[in-house]
Amino acid sequence: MLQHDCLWVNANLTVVSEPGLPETLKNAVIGCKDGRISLISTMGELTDVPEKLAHQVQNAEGRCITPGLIDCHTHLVFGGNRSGEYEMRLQGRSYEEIARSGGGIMSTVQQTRESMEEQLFEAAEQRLWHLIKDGVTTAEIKSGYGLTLEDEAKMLRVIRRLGEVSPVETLATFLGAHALPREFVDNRSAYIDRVCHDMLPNLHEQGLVDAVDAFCEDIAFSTAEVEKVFATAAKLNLPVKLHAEQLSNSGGAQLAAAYNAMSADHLEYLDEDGVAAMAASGTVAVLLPGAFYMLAETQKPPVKLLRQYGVPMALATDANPGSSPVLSARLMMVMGCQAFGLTPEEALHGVTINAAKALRLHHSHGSLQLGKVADLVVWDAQQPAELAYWLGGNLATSVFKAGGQIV
Ligand code: DI6
Ligand code: FE
Repeated sequence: MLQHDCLWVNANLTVVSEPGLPETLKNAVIGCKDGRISLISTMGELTDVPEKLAHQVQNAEGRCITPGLIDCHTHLVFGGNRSGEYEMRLQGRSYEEIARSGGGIMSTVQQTRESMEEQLFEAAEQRLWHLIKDGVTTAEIKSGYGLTLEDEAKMLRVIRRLGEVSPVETLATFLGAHALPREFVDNRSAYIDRVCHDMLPNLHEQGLVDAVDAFCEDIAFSTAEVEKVFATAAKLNLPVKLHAEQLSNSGGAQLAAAYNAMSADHLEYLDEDGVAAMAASGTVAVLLPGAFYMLAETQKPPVKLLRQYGVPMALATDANPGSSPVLSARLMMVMGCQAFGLTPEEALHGVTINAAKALRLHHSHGSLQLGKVADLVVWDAQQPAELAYWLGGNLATSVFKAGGQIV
């Protein structure tokens, strides 16, 4: 019996570790057995020739190996796209203006409602593969373009099916409080009641919901409205997260913290009180440089304060048809550094261990440690900093999920 299923030898291993511990191991070996990491060592420490230790040996030839990337905030399932609105924005109209005149999220809601489940699945699967080929092995995906029980269920079933059919894990987040459907323009509270008393309990009962999200913003829902959704989630024992302080400061981060949210996301307009509240509750700050860039935002999230208070920072694509048509998690590392001032190491932690924390998967995912799931990427790069440096290009030479090659 050989000890390991597979060994990757001659790797520049970026294990991703806690501050103070070594981040990378040169001339290193990583092994897996039954889908879990079973060995981490240097070449010199190997007890025998690699071929005597594992069924399969892969030579990384000095390339970087990192944990598989985790995209902890996406809206990958939707009908149509909004490139037409993008052209309008290029001509000077704002995202809020377009939303208020009936476009924006509501136009995707319309197209999603009109799409067959199969169509939604095929389009989302294609987009998911763009992420996978670029190193993603776990993705969170939100509903929120259906806004009726039936259409939200349709989206969530697609998300579940993506997890079953594709080689990566998907987590499903219910985002019923994403936008106010037209049918409810004169009765906001009736829609929130619908979300709390009909949609969420029902979808949860069907096993379609892993977490609950909302969009807290002037053009979406107030903190009082979001609080009702969070209170319902708490009763059902579902963890929450929030789109907060993206276009203005409305105190969403404090509300999220009060409900022990897994994460608060966007955060361009986050203030120090919000940072302190997140630090106290252990809420991860998910930064979304794609939306920042595509909306030509100039207000940056308070990275220095987040650092100072020790709030873990994650990075994600926010892949969606409106504010962030982004199909590469690695590109978010580049933009996290260039636009928000992260270090390359922070950027890597942002798409690995801190993204795992944002999904509460950090005990099993997000770093290369013995016993963790063997999700890893072999990169066409010698140094991990290169991942936050090359703007474009496909650097993922091969991608492994639970030890099995998927790219
Ligand atoms: N914030 C976002 O960035 C996405 N949703 C949200 O609440 C945008 C969704 C869209 O424009 O379609
Ligand atoms: Fe989003």
